[in-house]
Amino acid sequence: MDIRNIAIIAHVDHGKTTLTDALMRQTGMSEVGDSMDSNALEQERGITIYSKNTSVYYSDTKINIVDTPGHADFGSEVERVLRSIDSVLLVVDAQEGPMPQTKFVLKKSLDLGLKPIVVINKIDKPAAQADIVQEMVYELFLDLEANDEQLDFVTLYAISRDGIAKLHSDDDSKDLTPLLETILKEVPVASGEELQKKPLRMQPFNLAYDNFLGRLAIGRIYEGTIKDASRVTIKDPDGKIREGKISKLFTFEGLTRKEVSSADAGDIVMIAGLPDIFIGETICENADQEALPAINVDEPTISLNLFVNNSPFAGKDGKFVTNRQIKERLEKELEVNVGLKIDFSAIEFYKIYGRGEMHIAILLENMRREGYEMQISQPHVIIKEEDGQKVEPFEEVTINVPESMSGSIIKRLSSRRGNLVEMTSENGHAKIIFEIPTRGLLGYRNEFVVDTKGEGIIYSRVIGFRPYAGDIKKHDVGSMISMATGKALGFSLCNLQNRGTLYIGATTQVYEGMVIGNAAKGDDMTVNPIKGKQLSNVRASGSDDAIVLTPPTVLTLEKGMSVMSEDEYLEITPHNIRLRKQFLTENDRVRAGRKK
Ligand SMILES: Nc1nc2c(ncn2[C@@H]2O[C@H](COP(=O)(O)OP(=O)(O)OP(=O)(O)O)[C@@H](O)[C@H]2O)c(=O)[nH]1
Ligand SMILES: [Mg+2]
Repeated sequence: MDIRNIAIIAHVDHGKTTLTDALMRQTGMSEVGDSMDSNALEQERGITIYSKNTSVYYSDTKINIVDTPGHADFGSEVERVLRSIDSVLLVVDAQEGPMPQTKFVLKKSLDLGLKPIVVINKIDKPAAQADIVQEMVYELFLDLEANDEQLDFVTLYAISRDGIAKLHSDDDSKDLTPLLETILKEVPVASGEELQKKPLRMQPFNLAYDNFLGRLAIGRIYEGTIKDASRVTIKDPDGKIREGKISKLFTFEGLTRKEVSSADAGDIVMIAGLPDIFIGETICENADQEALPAINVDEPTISLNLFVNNSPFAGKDGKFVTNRQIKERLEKELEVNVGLKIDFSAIEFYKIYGRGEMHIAILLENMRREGYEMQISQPHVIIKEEDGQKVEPFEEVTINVPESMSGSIIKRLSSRRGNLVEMTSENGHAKIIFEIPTRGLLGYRNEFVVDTKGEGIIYSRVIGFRPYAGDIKKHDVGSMISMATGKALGFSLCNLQNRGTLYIGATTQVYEGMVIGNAAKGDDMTVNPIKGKQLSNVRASGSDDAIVLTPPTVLTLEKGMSVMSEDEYLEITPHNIRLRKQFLTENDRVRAGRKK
């Protein structure tokens, strides 16, 4: 059977997973309601976090499909996947048109010599402008210096949600047949007798983990045949050689994996039995075979310290709270989380390195759901030395706001060492592109939402390490710190809410040193949130009994990570996210301040 290998790529939310799901459903590989976004966090957030494989059968052909995440924090996953497939479906929202991540993934694809198939999706939207978007996509291909063959791309128009694709916007189509036919016509055949005759060469582009089988590698067989229970040689990109034995072999089918005894050149498979296998290594038959070109794994850009929860409320709702339990969980994470690095060498904490706030937040969120308690320090950008020069990660930020707001946004980003790269205006909306140190962007998203009253869109992605940009002054709010332990009362919160934004509501249990809100004035302030109303014998009037509290800004993990200061910890438990000072008593804080 012929094999074709494709990936589905796009900006976040443009409909990749919806399209993949529809392809599986229409080829009979899955049921109505099944989705590739199978992970609980993915379903809750409505985004894809992990790239995933499936395959479908159409017209005597097996089509391996990799659904990729569109969020920029997971962009490096996409890059790895692109190395191992032969064409991409570039999905573009018919209303929004090409967005920053569209450009990024298209550029990567074109650079690798792939010829994309363009799918203009969501043509059912009332504000869809399929033909204009098609033009914009063509312009983008030109801008990115696509070659003549790539420029000759096929465009389809789709309503992925209804499982419809067509070659012309006015065609009458009821399903995805036109897309499947295009895939067969356009995507090079990956399999072939010649390739199959050669000795085995396979390369993993993704990792997975199974409690019984251990580390799993997902990769493409470029040449030869891989057999269950066979001995293999593994070559790392430096040419070092080791031996291993395949203990199980799977192919993908719809949402499930199917155990097989062998698989041939062109296919994408998952293998077990190689506990130390890594992305980009070559699995081959003999030591004298040439290794395949390495696959690059992007460097982490931010780090934070993670350690046991030692707050006064520690152990109240977690199942796993000890250092050892946390360490074991982190070690397990390293089996699959390719962009993540962890330094276990310090005794008091583990240093976690990731590709962005969201990348680390997803790990922490998964852990707390599994029953872990922990604390983290403020996330920091990774600053390195390159050729004797201090360098730090930079991001390209694309912002879309009503024109009236553009002035204040530009001012804000400039004060955070951002450089304006481009600004265009259309229909009263400004599109602003900045290049800014990641450091300047940490914590900015929250401010942005407030500044633009929720009317703006902000999107950023790492563009690499550049010379250190100098000091950045941030944090024009202080923290409101509880001086007491007990239950917060509406009476005192009612007074405090005039002095900043509260993170807690009435009846929340607080402890001394816990941060219960921010202080608008700018400096930290110590307050007593548990103080009740003085009871007196004389009742003045009934009116002052009515307490009206503004709903608090409840801290989520990501919000906590972005508002926390240097001298604070974020306490993470299955049911609570609390912000606290490292030093809980005012005395200790003063003493620590003096020492500095
Ligand atoms: N109107 C309309 N909505 C669609 C269509 N296709 C997808 N959507 C909606 O768009 C949203 C995002 O779809 P997803 O398939 O999750 O997008 P994605 O590209 O996989 O997103 P990420 O993986 O997070 O990057 C969902 O709410 C879909 O229901 C379509 O053809 N028309
Ligand atoms: Mg998705």
